Amino acid sequence: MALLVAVNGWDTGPWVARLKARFPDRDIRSWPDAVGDPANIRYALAWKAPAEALNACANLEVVFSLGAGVDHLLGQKNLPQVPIVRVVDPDLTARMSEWIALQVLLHHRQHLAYAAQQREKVWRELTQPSARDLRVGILGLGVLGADAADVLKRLGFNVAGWSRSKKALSGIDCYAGDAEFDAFLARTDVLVNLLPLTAETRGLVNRSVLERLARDGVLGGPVFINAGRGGSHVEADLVVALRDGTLKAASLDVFETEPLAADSPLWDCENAILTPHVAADSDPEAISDYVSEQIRRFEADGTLENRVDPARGY
Ligand code: NDP
Ligand code: OXD
Repeated sequence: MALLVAVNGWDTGPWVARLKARFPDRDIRSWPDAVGDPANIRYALAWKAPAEALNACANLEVVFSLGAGVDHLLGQKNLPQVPIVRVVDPDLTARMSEWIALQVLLHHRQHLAYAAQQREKVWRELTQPSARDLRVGILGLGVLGADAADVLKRLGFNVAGWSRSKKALSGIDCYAGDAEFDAFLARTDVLVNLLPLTAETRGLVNRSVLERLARDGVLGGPVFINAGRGGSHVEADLVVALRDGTLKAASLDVFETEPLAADSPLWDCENAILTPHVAADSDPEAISDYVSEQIRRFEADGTLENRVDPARGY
């Protein structure tokens, strides 16, 4: 029985090499050029591959998403009716918390203002608020949101989070559901999105949400940080908010359409920090270990961890 690596936009080579090292006796195939007889394929490791590539494998038993997000799979029609497993891995989680902490610190330590001063050769100290006076609010308190919340808390920030079901996390103010959304926004100076993209979260961060963030915070205006999915914000609203002061600044790693179009007005927003969907890369070494472990477990006792609920969308 073979494993199929079906990735789109990434180099297949490192994945195939890592899997061969972990399963020397198995047939490791790759889509689209080396699929062979699809009937032999038992497991697919997928990133943005079309559903047809997976559907062609009549004896497929499990699809492993090679990222933590699964919108690249669930957003497609006619997926094979087999379990989907997503990545939960300490390497990926640590990378995300690094990126989130970096962005929160850049805004907290007024990096955009100091970079502008440096360009003008200006030596001027700005008043520096304490971390405990900056209220960070995280949308999504799952694997990544909870870890980022913990890291930010340990840096001294005043951290809250919002999720579907109520959480109890030490030192974090936990809000849940529609009923507590407004209260969560009203206490938030820096809004961080780590939600999965689902029917409910699509377009969530729009003009109205940005207007409901706290406006009395120590930075002089709210900041939005998005490393979840670009589909969860309304980009046109972000641009207007960045221009008219509704938002003081933003850090964006994800966009409605990726790559971000060359003519997107976001490129020219001096109060926005943009990165090209690199907040938490899937490392072939770490993620191949994770998938191999899952396959061994599945073959030993039929169980899988971190299964996606297609009805919920994450
Ligand atoms: P999890 O599934 O562990 O957590 C998702 C969180 O979102 C949960 O707390 C969940 O609530 C909450 N949530 C989902 N839907 C809603 C809703 N409608 N209202 C309120 N809360 C909701 O996911 P991860 O933390 O592992 O990953 C989050 C996302 O990060 C991924 O889906 C992906 O899009 C993105 N990502 C981005 C990367 C990048 O490089 N930019 C890299 C990796 C991931 P509850 O706990 O109640 O279920
Ligand atoms: C992921 C991603 O979902 O890289 O892991 O975006």
